[in-house]
Amino acid sequence: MGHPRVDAIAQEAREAVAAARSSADLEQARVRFLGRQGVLTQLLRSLGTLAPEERRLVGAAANEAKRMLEALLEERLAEALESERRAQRTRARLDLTLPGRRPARGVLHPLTRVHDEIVAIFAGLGFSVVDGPEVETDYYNFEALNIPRDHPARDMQDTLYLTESTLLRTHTSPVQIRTMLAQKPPVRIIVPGRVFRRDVADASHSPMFHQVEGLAVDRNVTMADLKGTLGLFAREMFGPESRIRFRPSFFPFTEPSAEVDVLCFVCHGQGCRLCKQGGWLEILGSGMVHPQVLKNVGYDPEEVTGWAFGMGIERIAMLKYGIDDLRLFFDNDLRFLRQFA
Ligand code: 2NL
Repeated sequence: MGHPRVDAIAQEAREAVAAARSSADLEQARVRFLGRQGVLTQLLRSLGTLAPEERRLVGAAANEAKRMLEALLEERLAEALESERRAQRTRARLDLTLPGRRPARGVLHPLTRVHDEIVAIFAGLGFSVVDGPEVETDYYNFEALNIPRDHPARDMQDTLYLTESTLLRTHTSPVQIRTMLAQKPPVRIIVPGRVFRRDVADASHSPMFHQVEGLAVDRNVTMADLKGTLGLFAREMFGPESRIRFRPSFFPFTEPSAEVDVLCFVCHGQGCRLCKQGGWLEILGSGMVHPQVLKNVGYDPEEVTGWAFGMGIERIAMLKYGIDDLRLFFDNDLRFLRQFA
């Protein structure tokens, strides 16, 4: 067309543009031919060294080639940028019609369920939930509760001592002592928590288990109130047909004391495997707060009376769900836990 030297460069440039696969390739081609050090740019810059006739011919051809290449690059760059934007949009697209991935749902631990149920029943009766330290002193765990120095519970064999006078609480009663020391009657509290005994784990023993204790202190609180409250508890926990009975018992911190049984909810008293043919299931211990315990917290036993009870959460859960080995609660075997969905 114009000049053989320019035509060769123009042809090379068209091939470079044709071979370009992206906007970046096109930019590379532009720099190679039209950049400050580009082949065509250099040629135009060297026109002065040519003879006048040659300069005119090469100059016209080179300028023509430059315009052609600029137009071509502009067109191809627009195409390349558009297709690159399209690819980016496709990559980024979310398909909102895809079904969701169902999250795995856990279950509450059976002890949590029973704990929550017990707490809900007493909360419904106006009791407040209180907690306190698991590391206690000998005073709050034993002395204030009227448990004598030579009582077997205070033995190193039964209690996990940390020092001579500090220990892991063996019941949640010290929290009630602390509460009574801190506030005046009326007191109506429920105290759930972990308790500790020096035991080797087997089907019926564990060095750590859970307890809920209840305490009511006010003027004119009687054993009839205790029995009525525990009867209601049994009906809510074990069904509306439940009945309870009191059996005389002994605790150093209550007088009188009573062990409480619930009519077997499997055989309704006829005798079965669960109640070991007795017709009744022992669920808790209770009694009227010993006057000495009231005195120890600064209450006047002539002014106020109180009752208290204590139950093992594991024991209630074992009865309710027919579990025969305490260790199942602590192994965390999912085959066991998933049955409480
Ligand atoms: C049981 C028996 C019981 C109490 C706990 C208590 C607490 C205070 C004063 C008086 Cl501060 N009593 N607690 C009373 C009777 C029985 O627990 O067999 N628990 C598993």
